[in-house]
Amino acid sequence: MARDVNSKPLRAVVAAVQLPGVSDVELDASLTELRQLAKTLGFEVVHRFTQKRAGFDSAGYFGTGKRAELKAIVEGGADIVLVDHEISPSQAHTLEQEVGCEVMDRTMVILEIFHRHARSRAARAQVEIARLGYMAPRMREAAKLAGPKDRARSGTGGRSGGESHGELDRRKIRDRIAELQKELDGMKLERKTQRARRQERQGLARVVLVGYTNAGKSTLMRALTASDALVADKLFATLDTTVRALHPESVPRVLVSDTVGFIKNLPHALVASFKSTLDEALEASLLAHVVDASDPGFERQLAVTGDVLEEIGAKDVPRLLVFNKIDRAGDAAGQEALEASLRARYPGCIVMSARRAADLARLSDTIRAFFERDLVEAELFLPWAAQSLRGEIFAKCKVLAERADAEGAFLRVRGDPEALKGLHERFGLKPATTLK
Ligand SMILES: Nc1nc2c(ncn2[C@@H]2O[C@H](COP(=O)(O)OP(=O)(O)O)[C@@H](O)[C@H]2O)c(=O)[nH]1
Ligand SMILES: [Mg+2]
Repeated sequence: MARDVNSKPLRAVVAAVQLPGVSDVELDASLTELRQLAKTLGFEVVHRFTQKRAGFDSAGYFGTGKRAELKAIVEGGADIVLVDHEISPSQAHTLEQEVGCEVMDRTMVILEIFHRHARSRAARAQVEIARLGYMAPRMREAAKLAGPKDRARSGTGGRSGGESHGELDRRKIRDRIAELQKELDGMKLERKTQRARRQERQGLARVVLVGYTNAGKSTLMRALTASDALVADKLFATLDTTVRALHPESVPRVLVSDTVGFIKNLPHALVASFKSTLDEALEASLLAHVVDASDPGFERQLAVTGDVLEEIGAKDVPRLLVFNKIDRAGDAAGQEALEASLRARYPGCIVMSARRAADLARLSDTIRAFFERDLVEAELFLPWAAQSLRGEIFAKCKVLAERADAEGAFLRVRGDPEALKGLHERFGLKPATTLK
């Protein structure tokens, strides 16, 4: 799936069997989510394909006639089929053969997204464990498909006890999972170091967007930062590629980052790795929790997000609740009523639409105000010998006034108390005065 960013996006078909107990609304919600996940991977979704069936076809997921229909669609212009269920390797194999292009199931799509978003060592290990767990039974089946040929080959090889390729690979997978698990257990001890690192980053203004897939996180991220340029800051080079500065730039600079969205239909085996990809939420100074207000199930999603954030230890990170997509919540009167009720129930929340410029400006102002709320003024003395520190001071504080004498410069600044304290401590810059 590694692709040149400059190449044309792969054209994808999202496809599902609609089982008897599944309503049209449920099917629609799940396929909308799959479509969104596909976009996250950079696919262009060109077609939606469904079949009502009493069960999955054991040979090829869709029935024979439907597979032929899908083949015609693929020939008409698609590169990959995304199936909205977890299917077996033999089903995937049959589909690929008959339809004539690559097939990915829902679990694999999600694993690929997590893989791309896992940045911390713990998150990478956790995602790798899930990926191997997904592969292990598939290798067993692949070995079965390969059958006697595989066994015959292994008989002449140097392997002990006539192990087949499949068995050997499975053992390797088990060993690797055990190794990763041990690594993970070891990392629990590093929590303290993480906490220290978090403290070091305090004073750096970071907004992290969290919430369900399709709530509008990436849209808001783009609107708030109004730029495709990544923040090329050394401090953040090790973090993700989706960190950008709030635009127009503020002082102190506010950085905005996006996270993997919560997924409604998340296979149970992937829960732990999903949580691990969220660990950057712990480094946020402010969590912007984005909710799709037009989704009838938003209250449940709100509760689930809250629980998970608490579980990963982000309970105490200040939170801004953003109800987005209000423009989709019925007619004008309906929208007004919903907005009023949300404001009453969730004090301090923002109700908005990413489609309205005025709403976007209000969100941006609210974020800026959050970071300015606790700023204090101070005067820093910068000796002439230490002028190389000017850049850092200007990056972290707003310089209100400057005067100089024979020894150096006095800078009257406004900034985050933690950042100012850090400047004092690290460079021995004495605050001449700390004003309120
Ligand atoms: N009508 C409407 N659509 C929106 C709004 N915000 C985002 N969208 C659309 O919702 C879809 C999902 O948005 P996206 O930002 O990718 O969601 P994410 O999964 O949370 O990152 C996209 O098609 C957006 O254009 C909004 O306020 N109103
Ligand atoms: Mg997104």
